Amino acid sequence: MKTEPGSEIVLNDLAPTSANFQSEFIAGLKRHPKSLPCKFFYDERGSTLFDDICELKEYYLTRTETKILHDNIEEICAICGSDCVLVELGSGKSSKTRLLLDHLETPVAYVPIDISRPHLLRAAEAINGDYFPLQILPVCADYNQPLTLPVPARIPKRKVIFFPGSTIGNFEPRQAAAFLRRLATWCQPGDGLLIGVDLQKSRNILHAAYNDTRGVTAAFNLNLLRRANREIGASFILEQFRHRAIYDEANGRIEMHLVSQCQQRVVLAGEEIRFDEEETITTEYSYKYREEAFRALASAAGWRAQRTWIDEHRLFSVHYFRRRNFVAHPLEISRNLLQRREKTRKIRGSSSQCIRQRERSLFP
Ligand code: AVI
Repeated sequence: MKTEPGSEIVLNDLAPTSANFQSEFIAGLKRHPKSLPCKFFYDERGSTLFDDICELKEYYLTRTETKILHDNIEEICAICGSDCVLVELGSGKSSKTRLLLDHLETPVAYVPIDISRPHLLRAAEAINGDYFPLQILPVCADYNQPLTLPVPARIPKRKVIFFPGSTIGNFEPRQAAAFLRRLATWCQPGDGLLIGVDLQKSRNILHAAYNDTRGVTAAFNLNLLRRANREIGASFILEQFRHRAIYDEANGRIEMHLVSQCQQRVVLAGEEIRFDEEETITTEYSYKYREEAFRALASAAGWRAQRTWIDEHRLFSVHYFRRRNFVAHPLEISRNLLQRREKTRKIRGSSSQCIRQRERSLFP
């Protein structure tokens, strides 16, 4: 891999295919009630619309998190320590990363992971130009799927996973715990997780943030249907659906929906999907946490809380966790078990080939 400014960046391309998109999209519309995974928002247009959302005056999340990072950058980078590899999930434009890269002591490499290839490449190239000789190892992938992280040329002292923007709020709490546990399995004890989490607050602030007056969030939501028309030849008439975002206080989450304006049928990939008037497709949950509830969730998933930073209006939180010595992940338990068995077999002098085969099938 070349890392000279302006040189070509080698992409680790594990992007989902349009066949994945088609099958998951159709499966979601056959569910009762209908729902689609929010990762499908981020095609090129969707990623650009999301960048626009981040600039909206009503969408306090991005600027509040950026301010927290900015105001506490020395302390944050001191906790991350020198010579780390910075792995960013959902890196987008990588704008918050620049704050970190400007202050981290001799970082070894930056590994941005994003599902939108053009966005990822543009950001990786810009950072490559500005932070030479930092090694940039972009991965285009759905980070919910198994993936192997690229290995930097220089050995880092630790890995720090950066997961900003409160994207963890887009998982249901049980999935969030499973995902945090999975991140822990990417790490060694002592590695770090720097994560942005939106906080519970008044319904009015939340409602405004997801129902902006310029209609950018509505366009972002409706872009899912536009994408299905373009990529899999679906026949959605966009004007016959409207955006709805409501705060469900009991569950502490914003729910985004697309609401059918009339009774209608849509054809996609030879399948016909019927909609009643006012029937909805759930397109996203955005959970808002209490500070201590999030720490407890992460703690149960293998992370020890080190420090939390919160803005003066208590809108948003940024946490730094350290990976515990032991993470009770089911796969990890199987791996330990297999390793122990392998050792025993070696001692007995017998072949351990079948264990390795099984391990390969568990951890391809
Ligand atoms: C990416 N994610 C954290 C955003 C959120 O606030 O849940 C996505 C978004 N949806 C509507 N506006 C922004």
